[in-house]
Amino acid sequence: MNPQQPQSVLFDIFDADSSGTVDVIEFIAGVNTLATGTAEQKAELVFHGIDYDDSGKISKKEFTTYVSKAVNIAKVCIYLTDVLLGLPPPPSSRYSRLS
Ligand SMILES: [Ca+2]
Repeated sequence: MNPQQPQSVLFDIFDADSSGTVDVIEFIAGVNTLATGTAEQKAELVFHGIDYDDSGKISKKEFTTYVSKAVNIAKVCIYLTDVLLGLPPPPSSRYSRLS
């Protein structure tokens, strides 16, 4: 996996002992932080997810890459919600309105 990819960075965060694998305890701890952590813990996790090169700072490129991915995820969520609710896609698609 490319170490620059955000999923790789998140994997490294979940892999607390840097073993190269995420065991069930590490997975539960990571998910628990996302679900019930303090605002500071969640912000720290998101920050590390955006700071792809792990420099401790978020560059404009890292930020815009993250926002672009977040917008795409939002589009997919809206689309899936419409599909699950049985709604037809609107003529002027609101999926494209997000871009
Ligand atoms: Ca950085």
